[in-house]
Amino acid sequence: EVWKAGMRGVDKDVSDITKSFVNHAQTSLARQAYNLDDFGAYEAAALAARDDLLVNWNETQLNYTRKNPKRAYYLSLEFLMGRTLDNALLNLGLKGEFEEGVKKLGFNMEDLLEKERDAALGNGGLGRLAACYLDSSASQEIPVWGYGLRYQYGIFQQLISPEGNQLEAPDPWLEHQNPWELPRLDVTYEVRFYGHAERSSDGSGRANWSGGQEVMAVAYDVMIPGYNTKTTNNLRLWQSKPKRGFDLNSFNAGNYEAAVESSNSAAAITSVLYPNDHTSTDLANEATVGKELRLKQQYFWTAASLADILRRFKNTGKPITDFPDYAAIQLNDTHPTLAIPELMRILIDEEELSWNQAWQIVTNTFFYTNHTVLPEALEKWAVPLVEHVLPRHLQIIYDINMYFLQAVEKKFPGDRDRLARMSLIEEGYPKQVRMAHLACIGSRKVNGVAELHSELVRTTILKDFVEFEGVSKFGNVTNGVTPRRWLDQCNHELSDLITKTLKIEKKVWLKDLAKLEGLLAFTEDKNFREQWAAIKQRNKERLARHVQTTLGLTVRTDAMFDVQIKRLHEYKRQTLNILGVIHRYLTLKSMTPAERSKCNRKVVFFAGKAAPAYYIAKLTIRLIVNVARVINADADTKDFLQLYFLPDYSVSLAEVLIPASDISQHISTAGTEASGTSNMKFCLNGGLLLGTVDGANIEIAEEVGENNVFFFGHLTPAVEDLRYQHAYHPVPIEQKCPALAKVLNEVSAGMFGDGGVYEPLLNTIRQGDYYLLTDDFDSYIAALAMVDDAYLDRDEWIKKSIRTTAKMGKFSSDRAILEYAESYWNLEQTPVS
Ligand code: 26Q
Repeated sequence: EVWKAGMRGVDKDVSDITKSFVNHAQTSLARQAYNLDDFGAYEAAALAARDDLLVNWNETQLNYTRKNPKRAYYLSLEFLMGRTLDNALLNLGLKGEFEEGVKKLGFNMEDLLEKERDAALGNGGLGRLAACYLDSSASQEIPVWGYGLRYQYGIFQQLISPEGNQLEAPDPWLEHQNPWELPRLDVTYEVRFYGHAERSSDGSGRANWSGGQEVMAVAYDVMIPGYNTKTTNNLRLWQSKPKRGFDLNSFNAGNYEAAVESSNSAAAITSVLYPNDHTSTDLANEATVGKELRLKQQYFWTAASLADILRRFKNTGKPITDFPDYAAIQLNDTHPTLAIPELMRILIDEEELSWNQAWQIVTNTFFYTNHTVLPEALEKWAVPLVEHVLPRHLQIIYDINMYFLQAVEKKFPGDRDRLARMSLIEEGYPKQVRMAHLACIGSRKVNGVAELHSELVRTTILKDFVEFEGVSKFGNVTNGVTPRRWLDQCNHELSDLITKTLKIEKKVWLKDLAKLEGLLAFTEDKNFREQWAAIKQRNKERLARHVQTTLGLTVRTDAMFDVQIKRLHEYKRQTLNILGVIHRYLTLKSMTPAERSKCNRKVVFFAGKAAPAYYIAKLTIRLIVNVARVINADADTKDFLQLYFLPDYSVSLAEVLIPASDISQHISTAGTEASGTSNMKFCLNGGLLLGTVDGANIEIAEEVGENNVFFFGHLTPAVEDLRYQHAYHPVPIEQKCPALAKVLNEVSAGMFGDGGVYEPLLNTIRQGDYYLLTDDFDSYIAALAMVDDAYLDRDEWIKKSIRTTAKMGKFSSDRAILEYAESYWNLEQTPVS
């Protein structure tokens, strides 16, 4: 009880909570506590929890202001937070008290939690990683602030049409009041777009940027509580608003539409999250306005964030040259790269530093995390667009490039190809700014997100930069996930069993996840194994109930649950999975009932969204949905194989799916998935992994042991050769992979409805096969067979499951964030004193 009193401003018992709940119902919500529905009760509970967060948040910020430690700023266009109430209560140590309190008032906590909408301000892995890192920063008492955008609409809601097509609907998540944020209507900055940049003639290198559009950025602060600590960090999200309400001249002339036009264009900047991941090729095809708005989002957010960071620094009274000693800025992918020329602009044009002084500060402040090596996904911006929207920044980018290329020329005289490869500007019509090059040369350190990926960064996309700057600038920080949300919250029973078994307090091992290794001693304990298996079974039943209530479908729970949940993308190869399912179906169909009865029963789950303009990804969804329709209705096979596409994948849905999985699939073409993070979540929850030798799968296998994972497929070094063979020595698919050819032919022939519909998808495999399905299909089917065999020995399977969880300590985001803090940012833990 002492630690609880210590971590909250005020200690609370159940009666304090019910009082606060009733009080909020009456005064904040203007409703009667006895007359609340579940949603109202959720709101009242959230407001009660918020009061405690606020006390801690204030103390934390005051403590930082007093001690003035170096801080890190995590700039991310995406924070995929999911729900907050359960996490806030867990971290505050008030879960039990709240459960009891709402029960006394006639409510069920689980039902209330379900009423909260996800904050879905992200696409997938990159956005969820940012959310895990905030949780770990606060939990480890590291002074980190997040900076992002307060989108009015998060990632679109996914609907599935009767034909099986993905439809997109808006996600107006702010429809109801959001108890987790504090509007800071007094914290505002002006951000300029367009206008003219006039270089001064005094030789100082300075310029005057004026005119154009000015937009206001308004701060909204989201409280980020740490687990079992008072530390409550901040996530600052910017919302755009017009500088002036509307244009009075037009208004007075009676032209009301023109009067509000510019204010509408200001509000548009933070209206919607871009739903594309890994698809800048899609962006290149987008209408110019679409691209321009994304560029404006990026600049709006980086300019407001930098102004805020600089203002905080200046309040300390330190000289500007000390800035890198007090601020480290982590760039989450290239999306915030404009912060580099923006800081140069401020230091040169406003602080009147020399170019060299400014560049010194910049290159000691920024750190860049790369999340992809797919060439088509590297961010580039058309020079004419940048010139139009940000004329001064284009000048600065050209100046950076000039000094940079001079230095390269000096080190590698006469190597013109190298200069062209390394230039910040890619030649072409139009010319384009290569954001990864700019992020790299403007940063102190560059890192990838898993060992293999970081090595690929060093040897492929940034090879020239390693040769120029030296390898020590290019590191690795393997991703991690927060065990609070991804074990304790989503799988409470397993967490309790672990606590009971290890005889270590939960508040200790949840922050020191290597302690899980103690579970190894219990793999031979039959009673423990039975409890472990029983929890997995109840998690499957929970998922089945969820599917029953949300979709009205009956899932059998006496089967292996096989799950692939992630954004739809050709490189992630959901297509390989669904073709494998069809292969299994054809095999089952060809069997006698007696043969079939010996087979492993299996339920296959898919979930994931496709970028709205990604035609092939959408066609893959359509195929999955229609295969499911046929398979689930087939009386011969339906006891042995069921298939579900669960619509509208989200953080909350993941929290139900992951604990229920026996096996999950992470089957990207080798060398394409930078890390993956759901692989870590599944394994942490005792699900086994079926995957390729890619991303963090490799490090998971290193930890849990190769005999506890199922690997298949070609390795990264083979990929280039195989693609070359596809291009220059193609072998007909019937010859190369007859099993796959048969599956494709059945689809074409209409086994799952109009076969013609799927031809564009099937042709990506028949011709070119860039992601190597024809090369990996046979070994994939063999790996699936090994999974079936292993599952038939249930006792051995459970042992594998326990060993897997036991060895997942490395993949806590606490470990990852401490690596950033120690090796990159040079930050110290700063507990609230
Ligand atoms: C870029 C330009 C314009 C519009 C959108 C974008 C954009 C948005 C989101 C590009 C990429 C993303 C998201 C990328 C992402 O989620 N990458 C994943 O990051 C994870 C965390 O490091 C890794 O585990 C995954 O392997 C990686 O795919």
